[in-house]
Amino acid sequence: MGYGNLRGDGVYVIIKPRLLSVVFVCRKLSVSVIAIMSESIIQWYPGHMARSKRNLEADLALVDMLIEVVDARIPAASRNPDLQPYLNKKCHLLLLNKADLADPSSTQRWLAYYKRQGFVPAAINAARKQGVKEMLAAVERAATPLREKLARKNRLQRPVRAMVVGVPNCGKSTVINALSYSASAKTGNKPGVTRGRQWVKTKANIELLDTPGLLWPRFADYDTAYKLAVCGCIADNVFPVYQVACQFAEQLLRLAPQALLDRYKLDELPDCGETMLTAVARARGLLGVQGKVRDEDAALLLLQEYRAGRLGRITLEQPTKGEA
Ligand SMILES: Nc1nc2c(ncn2[C@@H]2O[C@H](COP(=O)(O)OP(=O)(O)O)[C@@H](O)[C@H]2O)c(=O)[nH]1
Ligand SMILES: [Mg+2]
Repeated sequence: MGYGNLRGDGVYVIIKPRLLSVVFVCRKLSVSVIAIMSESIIQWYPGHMARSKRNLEADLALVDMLIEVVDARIPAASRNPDLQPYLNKKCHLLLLNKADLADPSSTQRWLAYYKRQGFVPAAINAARKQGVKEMLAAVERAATPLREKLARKNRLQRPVRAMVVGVPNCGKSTVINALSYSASAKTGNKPGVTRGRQWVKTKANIELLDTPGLLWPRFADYDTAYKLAVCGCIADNVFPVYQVACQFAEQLLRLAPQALLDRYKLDELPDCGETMLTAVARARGLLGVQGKVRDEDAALLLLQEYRAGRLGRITLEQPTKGEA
């Protein structure tokens, strides 16, 4: 592991040669840190992005319909604009998955927003198979134009062929399982566990490619990268966990102060993200030698608890003002 020290900013850059990841140990977010962070994540991706793009393009040629899965807590940040050119050519269904972890009224706003944009959206909890009926109905709605086209051409009705696409960890495999008769797709809570491919019959009148199409997360800006990191769509070893958790703690202090007070049994709210992480460390006994608080461990713990829904149902972004 190599170390570089950008003393001017008080920023320490630790480079792990194999992963090309950069970890920052810094006290405050600064523009340069943000720039370097986005760059470090982007640097890490090209190989994977190129491979998944090639696989995706080959698979896209086989299907009539795209079932795009996004994380209901970040329904915009977890979309990938690279998919846009294909959306006009295929039937398209937009699934807001993990709706059990998102704020219900925000999810309603997002559904309305996407409907107004001409999409066929549905909110589901694929892990609990909740919303499957709505999902099947939405699949049918999304497939209708193609069925009508086939009927007009007097072509033999054949099953509509679909594939599930989405960024890592949004629940693609779980959605495939929820649509299929038996558990066929592997699921995991780490980005990128899925390999191999075949067609599966589904409860909907469609055939599904059992391998989901991996859309690489798009870091259009720091804010998008930040949200994807918080929700677990980027592996924890490729972004500065402490720094992201600090910002997240700050956001939670605004979005869900009561949840923080209750979950970590605090008497009063800390005044910033850093002190919030210290409070989490103390609440959970994350203490090192000589009682020193282990802020880095608290950072990971806070993110993990949010991802698992332990802090309640919190959506991290809302539709753009005026359009919502
Ligand atoms: N709470 C919740 N967890 C989910 C849901 N769908 C998937 N998960 C979990 O999210 C993690 C990633 O799911 P997976 O299907 O492997 O994602 P993929 O990488 O997109 O294929 C797993 O731990 C799933 O159990 C959901 O609707 N709600
Ligand atoms: Mg998967």
